[in-house]
Amino acid sequence: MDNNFTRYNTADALLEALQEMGVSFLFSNLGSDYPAIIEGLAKAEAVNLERPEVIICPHEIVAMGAAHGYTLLTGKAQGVFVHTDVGTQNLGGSIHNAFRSRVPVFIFAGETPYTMEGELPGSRNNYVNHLQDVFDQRGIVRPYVKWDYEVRTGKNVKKIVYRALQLAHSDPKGPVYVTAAREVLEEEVTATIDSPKLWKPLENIPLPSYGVEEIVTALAKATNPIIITSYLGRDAKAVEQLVRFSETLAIPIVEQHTNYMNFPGNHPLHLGFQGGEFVSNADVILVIDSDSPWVTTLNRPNEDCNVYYIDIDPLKEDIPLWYIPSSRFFKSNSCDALQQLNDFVSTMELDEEKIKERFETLSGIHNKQRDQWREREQLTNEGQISAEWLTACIRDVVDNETIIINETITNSAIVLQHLPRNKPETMFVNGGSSLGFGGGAAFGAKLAKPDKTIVHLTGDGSYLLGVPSSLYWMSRRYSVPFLTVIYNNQGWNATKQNLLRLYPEGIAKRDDRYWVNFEQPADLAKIAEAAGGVYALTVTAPEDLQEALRVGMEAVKNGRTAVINVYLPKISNQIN
Ligand SMILES: Cc1ncc(C[n+]2csc(CCOP(=O)(O)OP(=O)(O)O)c2C)c(N)n1
Ligand SMILES: [Mg+2]
Repeated sequence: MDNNFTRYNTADALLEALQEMGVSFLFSNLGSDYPAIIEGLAKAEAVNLERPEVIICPHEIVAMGAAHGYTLLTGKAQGVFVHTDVGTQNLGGSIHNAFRSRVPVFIFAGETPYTMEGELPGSRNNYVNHLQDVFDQRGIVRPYVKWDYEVRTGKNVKKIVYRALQLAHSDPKGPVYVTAAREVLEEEVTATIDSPKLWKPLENIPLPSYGVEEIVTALAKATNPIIITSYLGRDAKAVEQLVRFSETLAIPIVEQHTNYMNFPGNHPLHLGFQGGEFVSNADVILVIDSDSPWVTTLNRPNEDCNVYYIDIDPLKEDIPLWYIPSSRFFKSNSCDALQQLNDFVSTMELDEEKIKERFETLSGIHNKQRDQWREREQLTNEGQISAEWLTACIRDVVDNETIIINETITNSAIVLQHLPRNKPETMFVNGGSSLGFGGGAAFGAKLAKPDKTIVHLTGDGSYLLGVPSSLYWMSRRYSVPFLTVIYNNQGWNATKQNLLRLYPEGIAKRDDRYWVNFEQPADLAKIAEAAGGVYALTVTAPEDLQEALRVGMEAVKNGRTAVINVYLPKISNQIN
């Protein structure tokens, strides 16, 4: 044993570098690749050295979801520590989610030992060390990370960590993946004093001045201008800038495939979550931060429309087939760009009469849209709980500060419409498409903001894909309470709806044969109760819903996680 705590190896240096770079948590599922790291953590604790805190995660996708959720609310990348090739593979779609959401994460995995006969400390000592030797471990995740690297020596490991985090935090942000074999982690090295301050993320890129002038002039002259955004709200300050800009020129905002709160839902210029005819009628469209401002087979701008694209990743360089023909593309930070637009427009003479008139017209459309939504907040014709009414009841138990994690899939638009958010950072939707994101993200969000109430809304399929046995175990183990409400339509409605779009009058519809339903229902809330002692509630009758939400929320405010499984109309009656 290192009684004097003098040994300093690659693992110690790696942990030290993560601490220096501001990493607070290591969401971990450790294996036989971790002796040096575990020993390093234990040593640090014994001598009172500050190191990132380990959060034990029984399943890797929850580890990654938690890191993702934490970073959504702090902007700071966290560590996800997994076991060799197998733990890496278990990250599964959660790594796609972080990559597509442009969320920075520092992922570390051991590589199996590369000596077999005790030539070096850390040499193979278990049959699995042979099985976990693969030709390209980093290749497993390469399409989903910004950068990957194998640490080859402890002599430069700190610089590797600094570089990894610098890249992860530089726009477009994203996960990075670092590996090291056990022998490398065991290598003794001389402690070095480095300067993490010299590894800051890339500075923002402003709009060129000709671009500022051209965009503002086009929008000021337009008759039907519109702004579309999906993830501008990742920076709360950008929301203020957008409100100011849209008010100055009376330009409506549509949040399309939104994954943040980008613009106050109750603002008269907010025109909902579907471009639809607003896109086809527009003469100038400004897209700011969106991967999918419209889906061309559903609707598109008219041929004379002038489209400007401002985005941190305007050409979507990691998406093989993608195009939105536009007059100009600007690679720029949306907050800074909007500030530039605001500064420029404040120097212009504007047609105030025309702007005032348009503002009135748009606020009329806004109000009409809201009236139509409100009318749908009723039970179904059969007297069952509708998603609209469920969401309206949730609205009654949350406040302006409550953070909503929305993974309700085919009910997502309903949640956005009926649970308007008016403050930045109070609504998050997965920026990727791998389901099972929401629970881990809710855990991470609460860890990041212990004073906030977190409400996790999920489809029943997404709930199961989020590995509830791991999630709610973690929630109790680390006293991280949140409310989960399951929109339980007893199946994968998205898969059914997509089929119906292609085969509206097909045999599957005629015969109710979809293979997407859970006819044998699992007791979803009880799964969480068994794993983490949550307050488990199931609601089938409408008259029980409001009380269940009230007591569930009360439990959460008193520090206990609650899961409310709400039955909606089922999507299919198929039995086998
Ligand atoms: C990891 C993963 N597996 C499968 C899918 C395919 N998929 C997309 S939507 C969906 C159904 C989701 O069901 P649920 O969460 O209950 O929402 P609903 O569609 O019923 O509203 C499925 C299976 C996916 N996107 N990600
Ligand atoms: Mg469902």
